[in-house]
Amino acid sequence: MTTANPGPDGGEPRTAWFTRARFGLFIHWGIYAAAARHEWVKSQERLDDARYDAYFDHFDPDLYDPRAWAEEAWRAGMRYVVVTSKHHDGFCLWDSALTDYRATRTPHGKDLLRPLLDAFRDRGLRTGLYHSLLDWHHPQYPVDLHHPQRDDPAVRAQPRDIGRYADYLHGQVRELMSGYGRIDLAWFDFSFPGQGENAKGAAQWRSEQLLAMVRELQPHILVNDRLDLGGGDIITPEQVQPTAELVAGYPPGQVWEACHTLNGSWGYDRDNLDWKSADQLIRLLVDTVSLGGNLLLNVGPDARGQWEPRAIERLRGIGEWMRLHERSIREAGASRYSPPPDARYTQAGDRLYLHLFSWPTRHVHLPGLAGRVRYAQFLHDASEVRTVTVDPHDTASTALRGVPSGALTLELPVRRPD
Ligand code: FUL
Repeated sequence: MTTANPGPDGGEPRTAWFTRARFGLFIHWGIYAAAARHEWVKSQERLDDARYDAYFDHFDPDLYDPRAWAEEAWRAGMRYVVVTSKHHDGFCLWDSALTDYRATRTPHGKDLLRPLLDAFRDRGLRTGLYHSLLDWHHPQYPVDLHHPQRDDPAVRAQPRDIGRYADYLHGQVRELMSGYGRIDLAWFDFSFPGQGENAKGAAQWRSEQLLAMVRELQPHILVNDRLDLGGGDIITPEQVQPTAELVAGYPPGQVWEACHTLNGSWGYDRDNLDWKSADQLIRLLVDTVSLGGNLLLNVGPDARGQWEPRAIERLRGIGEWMRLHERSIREAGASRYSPPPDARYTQAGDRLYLHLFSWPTRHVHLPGLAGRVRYAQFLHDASEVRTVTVDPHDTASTALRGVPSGALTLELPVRRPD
C-alpha cells in the first residue's frame, strides 16, 4: 500500500484531514458491556455460546443517546470517531442481513450504528469503523489460540472452513461500506501470521480482495495497517506510546495513530480502578503530536448506553485544556528543534509551541533558539513571556552564567499561571 497518498484531484494528500484533526474518539461497544469486565471476556474466561448468550438476551441500552456522545467528543476537541461495528465476539452493532447476531435481534431491537454515525457526522466529526477479522461466534471460524472454546475437544474436532467465514466477512464489510454513507476510515483488527498452526494472515482473510472492495466502495477512505498487507495508510501502535526512535524508523511520510484506553480496558470494565488522569491524558496527546502522530482515545460505554462519570470527567478535563491550547495540537505536528528536558515541542508553520511537563524555577533554556524567536507568549492568555539571550562571552554578567550557548532563555513567573 502507498503511504503518501495524493488526493483524487492530485492536491492535498488523502490523509490531510486526518493529520489535521490529530485527536479522535475510539468507541468499543457491544454485548460485552453487559459482562462489564473487558471486551475479551468470552475468550479470557472461555465462556461458551450458551453462557455468553445471556449478554445478548439482556442487551437493551435504553439510555443510548449518540448525540450526547458526539457533543462530549466535540467538546473534548476530538474531530473523528472510530466505532466497533463488530468486535472479536462477532456481535454486530448494525442491522446485518447476514446474521441474526445483531443489535436488532436483542431486546433493544434497533440498529445502534446508524444513529451513531448520523449524530457524529451532524456534529462535524469524520467517521470510521473498527471491524474485527476475528469472529468467535461464526460457526466456520476456526478454533484457534484465541477462541473461547479452544480447550473443548468436541468443538475443536468440528470441521470449520475459514473460506466460508471469509465470504461472510467480505459480505459484511460490503454492507457497511455500501449502506452507511461516507466512511472516512476503515480500522481492521487484526491479522496474526507467524503464530504456528494458528496463524492467520492475508491469505485467510483474502485481505487484498477485501481492501480492493473497500477502496472501490469508498474511494477516499483511509485504511489501517492490520490486514497483513504490509504498511497501510495509517500505522496503529496500541497502548504503547511510540518513542522518537520508533517513529524515526517508520517509512518517510508515514501517517500513524497511537490508540490508548482510559483504564486499560477497551470495553466497559466496571471494577477497573486503573484510570489515567486528565493531566496524564493531555500529556499523552501532546507527546503524540510532538512526535507527529494522532491520538485515538477510547471510551467503553456501558450496557445501558451511558458513558461513566469517570470517562466524562476526563474528556471534559481535556476539553478545558483544548479550549485554550487547541492551536498547539490541531494542525500542528513535530518540530525539528529539540526541546529542553521534560518538555515537548509541537509546531505549526513558524509557530513553535513549548509544552512544559514540569514547571522550572524562573528560567527555561531553549537550545538552538537564540536569535530565532521574534516573540514569545503564553497560549492560554496571550500574555508576553520575556526572553533573555545570554551572551556567553559577556564575562561581566554573572546573572545567567552556565546557560548553554545558542540557547534562548525564557523568563517565567515563579508560579505556574494555569
Ligand atoms: C486489539 C483488540 O484485541 C482489542 O480488544 C482492542 O480492540 C484493540 C484496539 O485492538 O487488537
